[in-house]
Amino acid sequence: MSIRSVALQPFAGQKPGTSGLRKKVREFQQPGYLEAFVQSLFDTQADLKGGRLALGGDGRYFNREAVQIILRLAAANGVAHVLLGQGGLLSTPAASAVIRAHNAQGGIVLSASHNPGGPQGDFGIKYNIGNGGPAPEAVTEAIYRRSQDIDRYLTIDAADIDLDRLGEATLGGMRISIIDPVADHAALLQTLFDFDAIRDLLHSGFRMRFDGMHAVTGPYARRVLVDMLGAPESLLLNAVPLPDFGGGHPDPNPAHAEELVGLMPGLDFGAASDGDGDRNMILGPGIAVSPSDSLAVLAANATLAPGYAAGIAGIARSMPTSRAADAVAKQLGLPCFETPTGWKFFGNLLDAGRITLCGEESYGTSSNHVREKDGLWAVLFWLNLLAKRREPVANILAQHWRQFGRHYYSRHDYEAVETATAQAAMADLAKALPGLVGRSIDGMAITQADDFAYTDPIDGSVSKAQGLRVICGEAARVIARLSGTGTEGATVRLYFERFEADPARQQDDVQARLKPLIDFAESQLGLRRRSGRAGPDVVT
Ligand code: VG1
Ligand code: CO
Repeated sequence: MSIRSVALQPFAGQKPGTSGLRKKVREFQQPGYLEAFVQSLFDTQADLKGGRLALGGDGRYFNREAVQIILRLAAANGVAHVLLGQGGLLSTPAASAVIRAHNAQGGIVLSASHNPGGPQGDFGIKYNIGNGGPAPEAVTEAIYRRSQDIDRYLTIDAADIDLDRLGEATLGGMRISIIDPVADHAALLQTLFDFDAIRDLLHSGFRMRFDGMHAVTGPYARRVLVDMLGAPESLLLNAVPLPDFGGGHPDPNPAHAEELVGLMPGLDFGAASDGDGDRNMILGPGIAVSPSDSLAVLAANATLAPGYAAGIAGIARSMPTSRAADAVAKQLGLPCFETPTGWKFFGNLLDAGRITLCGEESYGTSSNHVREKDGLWAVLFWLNLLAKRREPVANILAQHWRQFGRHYYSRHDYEAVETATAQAAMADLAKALPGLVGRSIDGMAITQADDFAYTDPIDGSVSKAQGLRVICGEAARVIARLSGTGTEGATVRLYFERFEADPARQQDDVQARLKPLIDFAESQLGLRRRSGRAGPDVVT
């Protein structure tokens, strides 16, 4: 094998955000762009030399081309063995499972997750470390720093390999195992849940649909729900991965999964997953389960699933996620951690055994079985719970709220706002924070107003500027932060939470109950006024 060194100019802005490097496809298609980032990865992650690497993506446009490029760079950089998902596919949770099951030193997942795909859409690349989880900030920073002064990449001259044939291959002396992308993950899920009970439920006249949104989860759902659990094929919607996700937006929330939402009145349960299979949406007839509530309900019912029958060690949630999980942790006498947005912040807590379950308001929930959020895991957990309790989803929520109180919750996104406008809005709130304590919103006194900073309890690393928060004791919170996954302008996310202990007031309209908090946010940030929009672009 002869290694070729190709001269390169650094590209600006190869800085991973909340979850990997995401850019427009056309940016990734510039000659040398993907190579520069991947070479920066190999230059900084020394354990990959002579090591094992998992590789796959969500099947979006440019996935297959990127796999071939990365394989050549991996061979030139001395990677010994690549575990490649057949067809170049691996969902994010499956990649995590593969890294862990095969003791790989790391993994590359090609995905921009819920961002739209296709030639005009987005592409992305994420690096996961040996624990199976997203690279922590120290690693992504090192890669970014290297990308700024990189002057060459290493590759080999070799023909493309056949991505679709299962089995062994070699490329310039590097071993490639083309693996079933589903097998490791499905086998792991089977150890956690009561498949017999779920099978009985699915054969009891239970009406369910799973929406793969033409993204990567289709084949995973087919294997587990249809092949292993015997559900009819008709349970699956949009289960074939397509490079442009069928023109849709593979973001599982009620705003983007219209087809499934439309079917819900006639179903007992609906679920969907996102582009790379790490998010989940849970629906019952007449109810969309807020992801924050979902984490709390799973934590409260964890012992119903065999994998968690002995109880859980603790719970963690991202800062903007509602405090519903905290209420459960308190009653169960468990530790509860509040981390910045992004799954990478859960890794140390999971590795240290301090938590078993964790979740984010952005439709992400998972456990210590992998180091990523896991869409199908959440769906199976809910099915396990429903199989044991045999109650409608809405009743399970109502009962949960009676026991723990309800945290009314909503997120409002102003997408692709002009960057200067978004920054000015955030700056105004930041400036106002010190003067807010002591004032009140709808009779609720503001007790704390700050910019969230996090000190990792395991390694002591500090992450600052993680979101502006206005807190009214236990009663309410308003949070504002800028998205770190967008590829156009700036997206401002506003998060609203309001606690209600009185069961007689737990079935109100969510937006109506949050209105004073929403009005407060507008008075401080002026997003409608500044952007000239009538309201947020997406409400979840
Ligand atoms: C968003 C979510 C965050 C999630 C991240 C990646 O980030 O808010 O909770 O971890 O997406 O999810 P941001 O910075 O845009 O708010 V995924 O499924 O798109 O990898
Ligand atoms: Co995702």
